[in-house]
Amino acid sequence: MSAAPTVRAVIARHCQELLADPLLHGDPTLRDIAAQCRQPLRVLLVGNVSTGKSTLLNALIAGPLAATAFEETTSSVTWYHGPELTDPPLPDPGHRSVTTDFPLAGRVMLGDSPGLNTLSDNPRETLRMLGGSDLTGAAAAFVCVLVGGRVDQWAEGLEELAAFSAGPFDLVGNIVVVMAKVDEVDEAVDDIERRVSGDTTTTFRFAAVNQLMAAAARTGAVDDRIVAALDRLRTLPVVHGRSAPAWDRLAEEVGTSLPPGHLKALEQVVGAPAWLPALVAATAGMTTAGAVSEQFERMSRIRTLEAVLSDLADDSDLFTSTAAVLRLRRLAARLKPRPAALVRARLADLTATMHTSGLHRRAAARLVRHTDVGSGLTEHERAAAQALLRWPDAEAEGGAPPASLLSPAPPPSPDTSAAGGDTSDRKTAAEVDAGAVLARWTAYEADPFRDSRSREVAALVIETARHRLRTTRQEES
Ligand SMILES: Nc1nc2c(ncn2[C@@H]2O[C@H](COP(=O)(O)OP(=O)(O)OP(=O)(O)O)[C@@H](O)[C@H]2O)c(=O)[nH]1
Ligand SMILES: [Mg+2]
Repeated sequence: MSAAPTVRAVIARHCQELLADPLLHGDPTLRDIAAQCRQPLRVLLVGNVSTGKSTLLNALIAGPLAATAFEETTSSVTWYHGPELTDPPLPDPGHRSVTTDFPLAGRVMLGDSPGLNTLSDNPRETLRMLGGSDLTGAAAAFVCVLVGGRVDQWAEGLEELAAFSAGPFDLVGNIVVVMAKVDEVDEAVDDIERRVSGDTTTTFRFAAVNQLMAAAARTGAVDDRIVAALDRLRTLPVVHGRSAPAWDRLAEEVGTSLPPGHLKALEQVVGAPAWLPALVAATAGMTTAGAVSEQFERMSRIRTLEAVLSDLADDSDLFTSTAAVLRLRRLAARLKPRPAALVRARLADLTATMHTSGLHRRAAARLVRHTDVGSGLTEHERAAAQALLRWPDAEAEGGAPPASLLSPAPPPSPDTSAAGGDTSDRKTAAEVDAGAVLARWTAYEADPFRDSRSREVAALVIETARHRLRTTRQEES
């Protein structure tokens, strides 16, 4: 059985055919939509100046390739991608690309962007990639880097961004909110995560990350000086107190017992001293830079964020196709009547393709997994619905279900438990009792107090379960 094309491959073909028409020949937006549909998921890091976007990027690409500094630094958009792409077409001639291998290479392209809250010209580049501009949708997913431990002051901007990327389906998860510089927030990171997750109303994903420690661990900055400094600090009673002492105080206590520069090197990779007592305790007995570096990486929670991004990449077809269709709609609205009519005719075809392809079921599966849709049902019942919603597409495409669905659930640990519901019971459709799903979700839908989104998803689950039961009966007879 040959695999059915992904929806984004269908969109790319439509764009290519449109580009062959003299009325649309060479249109840069169409060219980029076609390119985007053939590339890994484009994820853009956005946020204010100096929130640590480039530092986070370096952590994600495991190399010190993006310049970072205390003052405003990044002035243009740069895309980082794996070696499987050579010279990929980019959304805009002003963008750059860098080839490098990294854990998520091949699954996502990561874009670093200029910070937003500055009077310089730099933010223009970023704003074009956000709402209401010619490049809106050229990134199908966003990592919004915030600092200060709160999201409320950004709520409006995030809702706006969500509105600009909302497709025909109630999409969840293409906006990831990262609380950065958590070392500077006077609150335990678990508490930040709990509070902020409770504060956000829309379907954002959320992770709190110490990107400074993550970048240090992955760029070789955790060296023997760091091991020696931690060893020395471990002997100081002041480090074992309730609150962390300031770096100045530590420098006084250490005096000349450490070679010059060692404590400064530690400060540069740890940031505010708040996490120092925990770090000192966690690295007790570790004698090599490799072991300490591994501990930095664990504490930084970068893997939580990577789990979220990997989960997005599993649904790359959903996110990229949604962004591409929205771009085509906006393009049609900008064009003169005759070329616009050509684009609109293709859009009609594509909307039908999106519905028949099962993308709406994938979107529904995400809602069950990441929101309160299905609340009151057991984890097992929700997992069964997700498997049913996803599996038919995988069968139709002749491929396996997404990796995140089949891989064994990660053991509960501080690194993964915060990923936002990724610990659900994973199943394959073959293991699912479609009759039981039908009964439970029918009862769920019948509750008069359900909101419309839950009801819509329940209706899809029920329809899919019925379909599954019919198919199984046909196979058996
Ligand atoms: N304390 C602390 N400092 C950090 C952290 N991450 C980054 N920094 C520092 O914050 C400063 C800004 O970091 P960048 O990564 O350059 O920030 P950016 O958001 O890319 O800034 P622009 O490119 O100017 O928009 C640098 O001095 C970093 O070392 C963190 O987790 N904790
Ligand atoms: Mg930067």
